[in-house]
Amino acid sequence: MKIFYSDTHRRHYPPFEIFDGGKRVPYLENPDRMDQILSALEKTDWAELIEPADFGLDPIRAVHDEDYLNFLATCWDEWLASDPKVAAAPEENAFLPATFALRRSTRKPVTLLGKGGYYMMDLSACIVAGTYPAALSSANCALSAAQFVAENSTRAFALCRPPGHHAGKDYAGGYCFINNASVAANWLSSKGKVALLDIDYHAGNGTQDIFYERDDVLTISIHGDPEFEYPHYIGFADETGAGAGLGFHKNFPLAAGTTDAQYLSALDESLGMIQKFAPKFLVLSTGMDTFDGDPLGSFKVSRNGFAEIGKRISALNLPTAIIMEGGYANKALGENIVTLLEQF
Ligand code: SP5
Ligand code: ZN
Repeated sequence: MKIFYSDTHRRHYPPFEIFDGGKRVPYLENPDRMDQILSALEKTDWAELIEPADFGLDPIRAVHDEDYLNFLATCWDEWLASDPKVAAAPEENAFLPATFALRRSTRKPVTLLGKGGYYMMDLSACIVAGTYPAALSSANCALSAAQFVAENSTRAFALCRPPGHHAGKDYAGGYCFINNASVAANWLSSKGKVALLDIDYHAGNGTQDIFYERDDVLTISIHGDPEFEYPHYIGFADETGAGAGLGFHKNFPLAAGTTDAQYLSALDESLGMIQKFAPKFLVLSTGMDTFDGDPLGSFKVSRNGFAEIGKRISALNLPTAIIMEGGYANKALGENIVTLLEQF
């Protein structure tokens, strides 16, 4: 299987993030995640690593707002220039806002801290010097996988970092800056109908927002119920699309403690919807934070569970771009991904 991967992600390694209650903790979405996956892939005889191609900004601009992308591109340099204390110790710093816009006005802010509060939904998508190049190369991995899948009618894995599914048209959040899976799905949508299935533990709010009014991309997310889980404000069962997109979005909010059997029953319902939609392509937002023991999750999906999940999705028999999202139980992450991919 072709694995699209670039080392550029290493340039994005913020020194901290802010947890609930303002607690400063080491950045959980770290390069070690990729190292664990790479070393597990190396032990297989089927993984073929390839550098992504550069698709330029056009396919990213087709999903994300221009001013938002400019904010991502210029944020760090502006932050560095704004404060001598940051410039004196850039490695110990990251850009985050402390005042949020709540989108109470359509007026776009001009100050950097204003833009931060406008374009960021939380305190976990920290921006450092290498964030923008890393996010671009992550999107290029997803696009490269999409192109390979379309041209060869097969499956491919985009080993993306940073992840993408929390990023909306004009906002970052949840470790995500550019919505890799959405950029890939939108690129594929010019060639035929696309289903985007999100199996990350967290609701794919960015993806939901991006395709909410579209009927050519069916989006489905299976996740921890926002009644108790991040992202708290979106991902509920009654959100099913709007306008032309009504009926083309589906959320499966599941309870804490969800077992393999309970998970697979939601998955089967998703797969039924996808079959009925009859897409030409499948994009799979692949988070492994549903794993029993993930530090951010509350589900109890087992390694055997991942094998069964992979087997059932693979049985759709669709050209599939598998896009890496979350998963923070680093020690188990490599084997978990390999277990899932082996089914394809
Ligand atoms: C891509 C992805 O999986 N992003 C996840 C972002 C989740 N951020 C919310 C962090 C909430 C931290 N709660 C701490 C609970 C520790 N047990
Ligand atoms: Zn997640």
